[in-house]
Amino acid sequence: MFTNKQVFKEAFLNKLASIRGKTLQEASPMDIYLAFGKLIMDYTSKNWAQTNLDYKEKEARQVYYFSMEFLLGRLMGQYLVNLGIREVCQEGFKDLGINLEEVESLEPDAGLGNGGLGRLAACFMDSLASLNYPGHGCGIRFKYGHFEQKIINGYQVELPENWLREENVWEIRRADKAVEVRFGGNVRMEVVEGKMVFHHEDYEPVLAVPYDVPIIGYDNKTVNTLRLWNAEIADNDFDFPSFTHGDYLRVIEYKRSVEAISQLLYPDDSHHEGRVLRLKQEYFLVSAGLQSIIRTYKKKSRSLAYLHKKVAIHINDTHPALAIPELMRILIDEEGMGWNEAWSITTETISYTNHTILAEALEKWPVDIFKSLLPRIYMIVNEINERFCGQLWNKYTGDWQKIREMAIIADGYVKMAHLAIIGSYSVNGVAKIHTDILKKYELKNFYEFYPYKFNNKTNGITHRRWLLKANPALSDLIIECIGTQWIKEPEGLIDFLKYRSDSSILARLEEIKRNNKIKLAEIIKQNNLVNVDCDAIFDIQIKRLHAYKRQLLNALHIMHLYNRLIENPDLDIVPRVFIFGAKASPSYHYAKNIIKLINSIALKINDDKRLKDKLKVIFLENYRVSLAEAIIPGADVSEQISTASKEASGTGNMKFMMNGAVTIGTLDGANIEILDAVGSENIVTFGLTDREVLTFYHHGGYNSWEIYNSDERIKNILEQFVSDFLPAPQGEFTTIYNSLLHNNDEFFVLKDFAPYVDAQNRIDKLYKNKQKWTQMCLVNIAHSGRFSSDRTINEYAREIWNIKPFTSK
Ligand code: 26W
Repeated sequence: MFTNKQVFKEAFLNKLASIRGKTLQEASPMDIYLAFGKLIMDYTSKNWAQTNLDYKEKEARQVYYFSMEFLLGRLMGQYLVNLGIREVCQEGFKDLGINLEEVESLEPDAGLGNGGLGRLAACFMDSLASLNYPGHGCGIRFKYGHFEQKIINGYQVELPENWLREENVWEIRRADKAVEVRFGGNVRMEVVEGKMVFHHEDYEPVLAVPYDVPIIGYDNKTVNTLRLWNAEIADNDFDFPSFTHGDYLRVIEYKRSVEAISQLLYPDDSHHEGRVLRLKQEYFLVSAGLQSIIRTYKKKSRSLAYLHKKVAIHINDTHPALAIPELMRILIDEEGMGWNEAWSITTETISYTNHTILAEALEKWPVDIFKSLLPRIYMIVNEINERFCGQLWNKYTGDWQKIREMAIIADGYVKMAHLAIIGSYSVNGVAKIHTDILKKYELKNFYEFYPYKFNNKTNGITHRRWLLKANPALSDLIIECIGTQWIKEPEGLIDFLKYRSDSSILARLEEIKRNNKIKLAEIIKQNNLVNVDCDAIFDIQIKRLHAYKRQLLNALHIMHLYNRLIENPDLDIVPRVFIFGAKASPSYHYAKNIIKLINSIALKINDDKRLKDKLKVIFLENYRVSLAEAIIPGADVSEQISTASKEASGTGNMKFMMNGAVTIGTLDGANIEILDAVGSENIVTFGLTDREVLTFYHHGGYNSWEIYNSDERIKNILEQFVSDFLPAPQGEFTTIYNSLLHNNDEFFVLKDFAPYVDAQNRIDKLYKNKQKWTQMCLVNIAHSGRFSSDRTINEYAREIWNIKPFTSK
C-alpha cells in the first residue's frame, strides 16, 4: 500500500531500476510510463488473484459479457482513481519532477471499438467490478484498433492505429490457457451404439491465446477480468503436411491467414459487410470464450446439466450470436448430451441485447460461405431452424409468409438476429423508445411469439470515468456540496439539486465550466490553429459520422447563422463555437463527404473578418475516448439531433448532461428519458417524432422540394453548397445536394430544419440569462445519476443475469 508519497517514490524508483534498468536521470518518458504501469499491475495483482479465488470457491453464478468490441480508451488514469492512489502518486511524482498527466498521456487509447456499442461494453466492465459483481468480458485482442484519422485538406485520411507498438503493460498473456478453434473441413457422421456421433475432420486449427486485462473496481477489492483472445498458429502446426513437403511459403502464408483473424477491427458500425474474415472473427471469439468457460466450470467437476445455474453469457448485439450453436456443439459433440437437454441449457444461459434497428446493419451470412467455414455449426443452426419452423407451423399453420419471415435460414441467408432471439432467454433494447419500436415494428413477430423474452435496459455510462476522472473540478465541487456517497451510489447526485438557487455555488459552477472551456480552447488552438472566444457558446457534436445522426442538419444551421451575420454583422446573438469530432467508416463515402463539407464551411467562416469572431467552426481530428474526456467537460450545448426512431439510445447525450451541458435534441433514444428526468425547462427538444417519421416512411417518404421551394433560407444554403461559394472543388457536394432533393431526404434534414433553427434560437435566448443557464446545467448534473451504468448493470444483474454482488463470508 502506498501509505504516503515516500513509500510510493521508493517503490517507483525500484521498479524503474528493476524492469528498465535505469535511474531516473537516464529514464525516458516511456520508461517512466512503463515502470509506473508495472507498479500499478503489481499493486493490484493480489486482489486480482484473490478475486479469482473467491469466485471459484463461492460458486455463485457469474456473467460473461461477449462483445466484438471493448472501447476502453486509456486505463492508467481510471485505475489510479479506482484504487484511490492518484493523489499520492501525483505528489510523489511531483517531488521527482514528473508530471503525472504527461505520463498518463503517453498511453495509447485501446481503441477496440467503433462507437456506442463498444464504449458501452467498457462502461459495463467498470460498473460490474465497482459493484462487486462476478462479471467478466470476453473479446478479441485486435492488433489494429479503430483507425487513426487525419484530416488532410479537409478530407479524412485513415492510418493504421498500432496501439500495441510499445509494450501493453495492462495485459498478461496466458499461453497455458490457450484453446484450439477449428475452421473448415468436413463432418463425418457415424452411428455408435445407436447414437449419432459427429467427427469434424480436415479442419484448419487456430490457436486462441488469451490476454487478460484487470478490471479494477472502485474502492473495493474486486478485480475482474477482461479476456482478449489472440489468434496464433500452434507451434506443432509447423508440422503441417505442406511443410514436410518442403512448401515453406505455403506455411508462412497459412500463418499469415491465421493471424489475420485478430489483426483488425472492422471499422464500421452501421453496415453489415459480409466478409468471411468477419465471420471467422465472430466464431473465433465465441468458440475460444466458451471453451475456456466450460474448462473452468469442469475443473470443479460439476455436471454440465447445471451450467446455466453457474454461468450467464450475454451477447452484445448479434456479433457473438454463434455462441448459441457453439454451446450446443460442445454440449452435444464433446459432452455427449442429447439435443433437448443441450437446448434447454443453452437457452437458459444466453441473453442478447439489440443495439440498432437500421436494417442495413443486421447481420446475415450467405449459406454457402457459412457452411464451408463452419460445417458442423451450420448443421446445428439448421437443426435449430427446422425445429423452430416446426413450432411456428403448429402455431401459424399455413402462414408460409410468416414462417419464412421468422426463419433463421431463408432466401439463402443465415439471419443472426433471429438466431439470437430464438436461442436466448432474454432480448433487450437499450432505451424505452427503442424497445418499444422493436416490439411494435422490427421484431413484432418475435415479440408475439415470445412476449416474455422482451425487456428494456436503458443504457448508462460510468460516472467514474465521465465525471470523477474527466472533470475533477466539477467532482470536487459536488463533493464539497453533497459529500462522496454519489461515487458509489450515483443516484445520490440528486442531492446537488438543493443548490439550484444558491448563487455562490452557481457562480462556481460557471467558473468551472469556463475553466474547462479554456482547456478545450487550448486543445483547439494546438490542433486547429484557431483562437476561440471562451465566452462563446461551445456547441458540440461528437459521435460517429452517419447520415441518421444528421451532422448535416447542424451544418445547415451553421450556414444559416453565417448568412444572417453577413446580412447583419450587428445581429444580437451570443457568439458560438461549433465543435465536431467524428470518424466515418472508410467505405462510407457520403459520411466522408460530410466531413469535407464541415471542413470547407470551417475554412470559409473562420477567416471571415466580417463576422467579428462571432462564429467559429472546429473539426477536431481523430475523435476517440481520450479526446472525448477532454472535450465534454467544456461543452455548453450537447447536439443529439438524430432522426427520431434511428438512434437506439445514444450515450454521449448522458456524458454531456452529467458534465452540465444542455441538450438540444430530438425525441429519440435516451433523449426522451433525459427529458423525463430534467423536465422540459431544462432541455431543448424539437423535430418530428418517431411516429411521424415512421408514418412518412410508411407512405414512401415526404416531398423535400416543397420545403426547398417554400423556405428561402434552405434554398440559399443548398445553392451555396453547389456553387463556388465554399472552398472546395467544383461539384464536391453534389451528392449531398441530391440526397436532400432528388433522393427523398431519407433522414428528414430539410423537414426538421425550421424547428431546429427555432430550437437553436431558444438556446441563444436561454444562454443570455447566464444565471438561469447555469441553473439548467446544475439540474442536468443532479439528474444524471440515473444514467450511470451502475443503475443499468444493477438492472441487468437482477432482471436478466440473476447474479448478486460478491460478499466474502
Ligand atoms: C455489422 C456491423 C455493425 C457493427 C456494429 C453494425 C452495428 C453495430 C452496432 C450495433 C452499432 C452501435 O454501436 N450501436 C449503438 O449502440 C449504442 C449502445 O447501445 C447506442 O447507444 C447507440 O444508439 C447505437 O447506435
